[in-house]
Amino acid sequence: MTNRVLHTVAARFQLAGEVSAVRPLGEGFINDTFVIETAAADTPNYILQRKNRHIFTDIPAMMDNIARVTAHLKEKIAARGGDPRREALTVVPTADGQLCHRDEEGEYWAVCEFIPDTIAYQQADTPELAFQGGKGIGRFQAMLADFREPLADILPGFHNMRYRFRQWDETLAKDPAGRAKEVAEEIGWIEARRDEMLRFWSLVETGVIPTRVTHNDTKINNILFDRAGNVLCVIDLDTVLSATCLNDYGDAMRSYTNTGQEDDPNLEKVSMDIRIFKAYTEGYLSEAHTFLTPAEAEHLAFSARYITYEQVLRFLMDYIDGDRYYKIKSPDHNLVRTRAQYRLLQSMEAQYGEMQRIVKEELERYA
Ligand code: ADP
Ligand code: GN1
Ligand code: MG
Repeated sequence: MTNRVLHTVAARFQLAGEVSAVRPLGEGFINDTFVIETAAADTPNYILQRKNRHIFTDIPAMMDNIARVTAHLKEKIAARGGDPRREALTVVPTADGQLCHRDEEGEYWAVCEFIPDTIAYQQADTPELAFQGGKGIGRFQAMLADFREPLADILPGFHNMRYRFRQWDETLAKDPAGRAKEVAEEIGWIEARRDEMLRFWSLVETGVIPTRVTHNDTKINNILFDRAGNVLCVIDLDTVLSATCLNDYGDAMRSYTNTGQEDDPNLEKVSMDIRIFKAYTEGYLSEAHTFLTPAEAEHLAFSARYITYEQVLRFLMDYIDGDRYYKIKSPDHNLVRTRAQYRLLQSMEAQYGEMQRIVKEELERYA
């Protein structure tokens, strides 16, 4: 993307101040993210994103979800004396009042305010950080517990295992890149757990586990912390959907507790750190105890296995599919990710009894 293109796109939005630079930011697997810097010290900077239109098929509807959810959050934050511009994302409209801009090539762009003096961590290095992250997601869900407007389902079947197995079975049947044979062992990991995962999912399908407004991508780098280490703002709201809040807890556990990297080639480094599990659970329940139903509470520990398993499936499925979904940095990147996430899943399975015990003990504080 040339600088000229980026400046032309930036000029379509209602920005305060004069644009001095547009720089790439971060390493997201899905969107392309940039910072728009403005010249004067008293004008804000912005985040510009080219949204992935192959994944998000209705980007205006996605932006509408984000605008409505952030408006609700801002009301709640203001009511308790917080700073709505630092504690919730602020979407910036285009000059003609749209929430996103569609360029001549059909690409969609969106802008939000850059929140200064914040840190996005790639790893939860300490229990304190994990506690804060858990509190942040718990608070996010608690503030949205009374959000009653319908949200567009912009990613049908996102954490839905029945849907994932439909995709999986189709991908394996087609075997588009001719790779299925070489990953027979990895395919076996998925198949061995199919029934158990579908049993859990059927509780969501039958309504035993309720549906709420959830984030659905609660990796630690999707939360901004302030310089003192307190959780400030939940970001990357593209995946906000009506779903089970267990997705958010489970996905956070998948990302926070990993002692290695998501794509660690050295499997020795990968395991679940139970101290981080405990700290996140404490932080999460300090807020979520106000709304969780018994069925949700009972499945918190399992949701960590569920989402980690789903991620193994998604990385492996993308590898078999010829790497069409996730951005990759090497030809076997999705396979490396698959193996690293599987190692994490095994570590969770080995520590499952302890995970359940910790959740139960933390819940008893609020009984
Ligand atoms: P992606 O979909 O590529 O993961 P994100 O929306 O998570 O994109 O943004 C990528 C990174 O950019 C974040 O991890 C964070 O470091 C930074 N970032 C995003 N939005 C903001 C913001 N409003 N203020 C400050 N930093 C931000
Ligand atoms: C993607 O956008 P990003 O990088 O935060 C993905 C998540 C995966 C994650 C794995 C829309 O998240 O579901 O868990 O990568 N987002 C989408 O790191 O598929
Ligand atoms: Mg992100």
